[in-house]
Amino acid sequence: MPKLSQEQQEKLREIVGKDQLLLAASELEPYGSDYTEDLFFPPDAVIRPATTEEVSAIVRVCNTDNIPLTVRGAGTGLSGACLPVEGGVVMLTERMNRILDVDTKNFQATVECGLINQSLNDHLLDYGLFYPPDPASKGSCFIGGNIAHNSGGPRALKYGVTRDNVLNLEVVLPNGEVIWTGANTLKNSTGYNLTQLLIGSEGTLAVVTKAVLKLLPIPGKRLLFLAGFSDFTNACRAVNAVFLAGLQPSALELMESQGVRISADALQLNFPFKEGCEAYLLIELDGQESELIWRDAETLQNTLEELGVDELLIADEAQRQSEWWRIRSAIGETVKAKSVYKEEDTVVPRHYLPELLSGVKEIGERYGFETVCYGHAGDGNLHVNILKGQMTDEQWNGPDLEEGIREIFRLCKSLGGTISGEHGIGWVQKKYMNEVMGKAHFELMKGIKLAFDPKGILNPSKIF
Ligand code: LAC
Ligand code: ZN
Repeated sequence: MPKLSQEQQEKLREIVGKDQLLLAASELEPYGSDYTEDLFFPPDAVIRPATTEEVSAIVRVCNTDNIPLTVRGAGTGLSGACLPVEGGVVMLTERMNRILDVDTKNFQATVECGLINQSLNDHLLDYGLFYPPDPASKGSCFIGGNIAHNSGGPRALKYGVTRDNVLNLEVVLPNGEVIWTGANTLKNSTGYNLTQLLIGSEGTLAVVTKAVLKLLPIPGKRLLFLAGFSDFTNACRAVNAVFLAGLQPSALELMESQGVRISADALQLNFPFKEGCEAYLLIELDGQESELIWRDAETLQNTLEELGVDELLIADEAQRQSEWWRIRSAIGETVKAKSVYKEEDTVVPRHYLPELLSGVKEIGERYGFETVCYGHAGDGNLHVNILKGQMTDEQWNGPDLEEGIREIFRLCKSLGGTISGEHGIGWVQKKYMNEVMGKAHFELMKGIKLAFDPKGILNPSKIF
């Protein structure tokens, strides 16, 4: 792809003004990478629109001139979806970050796509409401990026992923037309559901500019439990037992000790490590009635004791809860600070979590790679961080490691799962898509892509 011509630069500059079009190599460099591994694909230009009208005009220029256009939120993605692997223009949504409306009568908020997830929840505190999806990167990730990846987070267990919490989207189609995909209703049975199709489409079909989101009242009470297990398979077994006991936790996370140690050390936070514990479960119960939650707490305690928990601690006060959550949320980032890693986002029906985790360890031993595992165990969603450690670049990018990862994904498939729970496919996982999809499936997806984006300008070379 040649760099943009003078004329193309001029057309783009006219839309946003000269300060909002970046062309110098030094300014473009930061947009060549995101949180994924150690990838680098710098764009030819970066553009920062402030309105849907500007987005539409930019899309029209790119579509007319066949310029690849990749939308980027906060760049916290873990599949390389926002990287312009074919060059072209990266469009930043950071200036489109307004909360346009909080409808307290219908429990809805209308927001622009460049809004930070946590900023929305900070704003909603005054109304006693919250928007449930809570990715680990919630302090920086954008609602638009969450929509692009169908992001989850710990509380997706009880409240659903992004998909379950978005009612309607304003999107710019590749020909520049602007549509709303649905209605601001809890039910909608009106033709194909384009809202749901666009959620998780990683910016390959249309550019999301605004979203109407579902809100809920903030639970009056939250209790957080930390359960240490000397055997990680037992920890995994305990996960499903919690549900079979009739409980519905708001989060149920698994953390291998090694990851907890790295995160707690990096954050300089105290964590009640128990000698010999291989894994910890972090379990949250929430609700409006304190009494009911304490009753559930008793059931939880009995269940975990039967499963051979080594240590069970309860955090009732907000500060301790927040410390444990901070340690959990920072595992990905702090492990990466120690070693570049490939993060596989495995997911299986949760009863098969013990088979998945022991299978990952066995495959790692056979192929000679080390893993740190953690994640949303209640959803059967296990993040597998494969550490680069002492591997050479050839080994890291070589066929052996790829085959090992393929085995992990085959295991997921054989257990009824798939290759990404919440991080998407983007650039790094697309070579593994054939493990879970056959030709007919691909053809259908390609047909959808063609219907939306006949010239293939939006985020080319992603997903499949
Ligand atoms: C997490 C991110 C990596 O759960 O999804 O920490
Ligand atoms: Zn996660």
